[in-house]
Amino acid sequence: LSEEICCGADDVGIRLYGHKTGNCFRAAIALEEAGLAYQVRLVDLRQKQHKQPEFLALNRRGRVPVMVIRSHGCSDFVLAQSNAIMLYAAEVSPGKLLPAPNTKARARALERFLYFVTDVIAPNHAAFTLKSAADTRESAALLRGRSLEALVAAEEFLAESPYIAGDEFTLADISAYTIAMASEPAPEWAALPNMLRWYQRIGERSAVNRGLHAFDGSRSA
Ligand SMILES: N[C@@H](CCC(=O)N[C@@H](CS)C(=O)NCC(=O)O)C(=O)O
Repeated sequence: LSEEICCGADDVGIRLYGHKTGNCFRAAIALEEAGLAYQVRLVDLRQKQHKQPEFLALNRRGRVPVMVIRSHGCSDFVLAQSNAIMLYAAEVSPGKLLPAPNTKARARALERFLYFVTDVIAPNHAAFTLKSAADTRESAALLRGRSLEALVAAEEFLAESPYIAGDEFTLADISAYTIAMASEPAPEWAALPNMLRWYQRIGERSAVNRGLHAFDGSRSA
């Protein structure tokens, strides 16, 4: 059970399988912000590449993102949840994506990270699924409304600090930023001055921009 993921930390190869979706962007941005080198493998959802046997062998559920860690002398280690990939990136890059363990700042960052995962992103994704059927469109609108309401409540988080969970950039900023980008309807930015400043600040980070372009095609090997 205590087996380490990587046998030799200097001899590690990371592959990120994904496409241009929110969950894949969050994983790629976390790897970029952590300063981890990784190769991209495009899995074109429109061409149903995620349903091909080769990909299903990595993730039986046929979903992206998937991260494969290959380390010399060890068998490949596969993670198939965006949030687990983000937490892995935080764990191997101390001080970059989460404050130090056993601190109030870390507990706050995890609280806010999970707030966006469960209260903003999850209902938004459920609404996306529901809106495709005529008889569930009303339910979709309800969930979209709940997601947006929780998203704009971040205005309060940002009244006292430059980042979602305090003075440092954390995983919570990645989750919040990517869902703010994708939210439909968009937040009323004019009424959210703190959030707007934060949104622009995050948008200027080069690692965030590299992550958002990870699946453009040029990087895939
Ligand atoms: N909980 C998973 C969700 C993964 C997921 O639903 N991925 C979507 C793209 S964002 C997907 O692969 N959809 C293709 C499908 O469901 O067929 C995560 O966070 O990684």
